[in-house]
Amino acid sequence: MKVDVLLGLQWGDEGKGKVVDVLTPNYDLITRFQGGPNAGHTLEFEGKKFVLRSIPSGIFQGDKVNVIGNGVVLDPALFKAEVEALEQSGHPLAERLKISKKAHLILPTHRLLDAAYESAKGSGKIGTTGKGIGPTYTDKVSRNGVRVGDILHNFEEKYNTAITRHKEILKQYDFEYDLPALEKAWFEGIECIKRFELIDSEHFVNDALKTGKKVLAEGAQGTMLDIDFGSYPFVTSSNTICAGACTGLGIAPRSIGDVFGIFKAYCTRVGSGPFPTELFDETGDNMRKIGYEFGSVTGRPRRCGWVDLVALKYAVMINGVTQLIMMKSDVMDGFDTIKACVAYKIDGTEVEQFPYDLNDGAEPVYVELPGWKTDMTKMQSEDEFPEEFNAYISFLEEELEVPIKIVSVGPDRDQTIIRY
Ligand code: 2SA
Ligand code: MG
Repeated sequence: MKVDVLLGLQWGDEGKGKVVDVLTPNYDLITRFQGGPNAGHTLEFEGKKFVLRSIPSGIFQGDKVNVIGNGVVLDPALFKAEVEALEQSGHPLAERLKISKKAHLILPTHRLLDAAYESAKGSGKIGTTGKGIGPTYTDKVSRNGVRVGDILHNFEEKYNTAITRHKEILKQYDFEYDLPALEKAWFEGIECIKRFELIDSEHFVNDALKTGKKVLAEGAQGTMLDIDFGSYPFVTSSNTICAGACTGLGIAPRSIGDVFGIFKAYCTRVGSGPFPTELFDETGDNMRKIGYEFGSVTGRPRRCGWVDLVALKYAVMINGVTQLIMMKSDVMDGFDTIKACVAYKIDGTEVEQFPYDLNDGAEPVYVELPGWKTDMTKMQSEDEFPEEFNAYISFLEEELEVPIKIVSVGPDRDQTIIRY
C-alpha cells in the first residue's frame, strides 16, 4: 500500500481540515508529519467547531489510528488542552492516538525565544505564530533538542541542560518572563503525553503499509511556507512539501501514492512576507469578509488576493501533485470578474517561472475571466455549475496540468463536490 499525502499549495489555511474530514473514511491511519501547534485545522463536527493543532484529523472516527510523526514538534501544554477539549466533547483518544518517540518537544523557553527573536527583528519580523516552532526546529537541527522519547529516560537532566542553555541566550535580550508559571502547565502536559502510546512511528507506519492499511499524511501550513522552497525567510521552519512526509514519517519516496494539493479559488497569507497578488482594495476586503479570513491560531486578519498561478505551478511541481482540490469557490460567487495571475513582471521583464526572490517586488500579470454571479452554495453536483465557473475550472486545469478533483462550495461537509 501507499501513503497518500494531502497538502496546502499556498500560504496555509487552504481548508485542509475540511478536506481531511471528507477523505478520512477512506483511510485506516491518519498521520501528521511536520509542523506543530502553528497549525489550526478547523473541523465542524456534530454541530460543534473543533480546531486541531497537533492531533491528526482522523480523531473523530473511532476506527482510525492517528499518528503524530517524528517530523512534528509537540507542545505538551497545548497538547493537553487539545486532548481535554476533545475528551470533554465525548471523543476518547487513548486508543486512537499514538506519538512518535522521535518527535521533538517544544520547551517553555522555545516560546520565549520565538518572542525574543521576533522582537529583536524590528521591522523585519516574520510574524510567527509565537508557538516556539522556529527555535524548536533550530535545536533539533543543531542537535540540542529534547524528544518525546526522552520523557522515558533521564528526562530531568536533558530538560535542565536545554533550559540552562536557553536562559543564557535569553539574557542577551531585554525580555522579562515567568518561567515557573509556564513550567507548571508544561509538566502537566508531559503527564498527559505519558497517557498515550509512545511509538517508533517509522516501524508502525511501514508495518501498517505492509499489512494493507491505507495511510493518509496530513500536511500543515502550505508549500509557500516551506523552509526550502517557500518565500524565505518568511516561512515556517519545517518542510511542508510532499518530501516532508518521507522524512517526517520515515517512509520511502516510492511509498508515496496520490498527492492531493489544496488551494483556494483566491489566495491568502498571514504574517509578513511577499504576496504579489495581494489586494488592498474593496475586492480584498470582500474576500476577507465573505471568506471569513481570520487566523485560527492567532485570530489575525488574513491578507487576501487573487489566485497566483506562478506560485501554484511551482507548488504543483515541487509536490508532484496528482489531484487538485479547490476550496472556497463560493466566496467569489458575487464577483463580476475573476483575475488569475499568470506571470510576474520583475524589473520590466515578464517571468512565468517562480523566481529566487519575491522580496524585490514582483508585479502580477493577470488574465481576467468573467465571474459566474450565481450562488453555488446549494449545489450538489458539477452538473449544476454555471458556465463561467466551468470555464474558470478548465482554465486552471489547463494552466496547472492537473485535474481538479474536488470543489468546495461552502464550509459544510456536504458542500463538497467530487467531480467525475
Ligand atoms: P511559525 O510560527 O514559525 O510557523 O511562523 C512562520 C510563518 O509561517 C506562518 N504560518 C502560517 N500561516 C498560515 N497558516 C498557518 N497555520 C494554519 C492555521 C494551519 C494550516 O493557522 O490555520 O493551514 O495548516 C501558519 N502557521 C505558520 C506565520 O504566519 C509566519 O508567517
Ligand atoms: Mg487553517
